[in-house]
Amino acid sequence: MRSKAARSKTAMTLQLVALGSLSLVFGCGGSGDASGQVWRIAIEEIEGSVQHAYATRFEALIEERTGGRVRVEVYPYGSLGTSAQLTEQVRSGALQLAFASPGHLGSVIPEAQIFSLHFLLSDDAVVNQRVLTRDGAFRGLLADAYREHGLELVAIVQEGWMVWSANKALRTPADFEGFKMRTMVSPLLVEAYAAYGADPTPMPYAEVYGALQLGMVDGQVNPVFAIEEMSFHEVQDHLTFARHAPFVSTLVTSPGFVTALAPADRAVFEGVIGELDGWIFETQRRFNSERLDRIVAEGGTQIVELDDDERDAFRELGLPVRETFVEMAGERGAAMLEALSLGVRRAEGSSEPGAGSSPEA
Ligand code: 6CS
Repeated sequence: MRSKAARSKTAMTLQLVALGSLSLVFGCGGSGDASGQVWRIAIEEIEGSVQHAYATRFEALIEERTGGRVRVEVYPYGSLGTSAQLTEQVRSGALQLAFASPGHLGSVIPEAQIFSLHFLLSDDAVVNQRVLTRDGAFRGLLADAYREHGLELVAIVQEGWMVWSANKALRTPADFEGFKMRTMVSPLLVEAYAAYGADPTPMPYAEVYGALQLGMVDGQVNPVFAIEEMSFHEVQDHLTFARHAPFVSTLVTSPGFVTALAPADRAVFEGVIGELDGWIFETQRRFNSERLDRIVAEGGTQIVELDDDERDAFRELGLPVRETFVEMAGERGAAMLEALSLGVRRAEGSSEPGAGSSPEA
């Protein structure tokens, strides 16, 4: 368990996040003065997170490669509001860039909920990385859906396997009976956990620690790095690895942001985004692995890894949720499902080496 100092730091962080006020007043998109442009990027996670690593690396590379013509400002979670509020600020052009996790985007862009389906992607994170960053057919469909809702998709970022935290092992669907599972707010996530017999409870990220502590929910699901930095393991004593889905986020820009850039700035922007795909994949693997070690070293947390038979029981119950996804996301959703499944099968069959399937890989 953590020291009192660490706990009060957590409490302060969460208080800040919960306040989540729109306390900063912005000028117009891509704003700047005679000395250059300012690009503002907001993240849905706190300092030290995967998204923070991405944003600060983006900041360093952009500022270096534009020779100071562009200044990047990074806004961690809590400074500008909830995920839904960040998305609105990008759509309106108040922010140039933000992370927008599909787990929170579902009621705006139903197609984004494809990442809420369980056991759809490969068990191999490297295969998933190849498909999510290189499959043009799938990406094109997703980008069209985003564009129709005023967002430009620029990157798809895996942040590690989703892990179930609880005060018991979650080995079988029976363990989910009546279990109050906190989910992100996309409607399909509710269906995904209801299919296991759980009682899903959607809420914003900032409210999760308090909800766990007060027993308003029994558990939650997130990658290990997030569980550690948000201190969820302080109020939960089991982590169950089912490898049912990676946490996938997306980086978006405001409409017209990229096309309005001068050719030299656009080339730098696109080069940096391309380069960060591989960098963030390796970084999140390191974060998840190191933080799992930290949780284990702190003591008091049981690590449970489901075997193939146990995973199959969940996989089976989750299959009808794919039909619900198509009902919500329509023809384009169906085409995305087909493209993604095909992309995964092809990538699994290719000869490029995979990552194996260790809990934190
Ligand atoms: O659970 C959530 O709501 C959040 N989880 C992560 C790892 N990132 C952002 C998201 O809002």
